[in-house]
Amino acid sequence: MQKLFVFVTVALLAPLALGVTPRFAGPELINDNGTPIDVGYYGAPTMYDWNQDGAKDLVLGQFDQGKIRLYLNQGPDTAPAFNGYSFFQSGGGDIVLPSG
Ligand SMILES: [Ca+2]
Repeated sequence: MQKLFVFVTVALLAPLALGVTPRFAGPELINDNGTPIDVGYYGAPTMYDWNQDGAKDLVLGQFDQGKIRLYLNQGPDTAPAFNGYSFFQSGGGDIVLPSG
């Protein structure tokens, strides 16, 4: 917990120490083929170039069913575009993580 506090503090104060004014924008929905992506509650997103094509893909954990979605990015990182997803699998079946 202490490491998290230090990280958040440094992340928030670093721009001020560097003389940069942080700029924030409102939230933006991420679409999958024109439809907002919705995994219910407690979605856990991260961006990672899964297929190593130079564009970051969306890896999205979902609390419901405990599965992990992979959306391959069809666009550039500045304007990501997604068209469907697959679940992470192992041994021929979807990986399911316990919850609760
Ligand atoms: Ca990629």
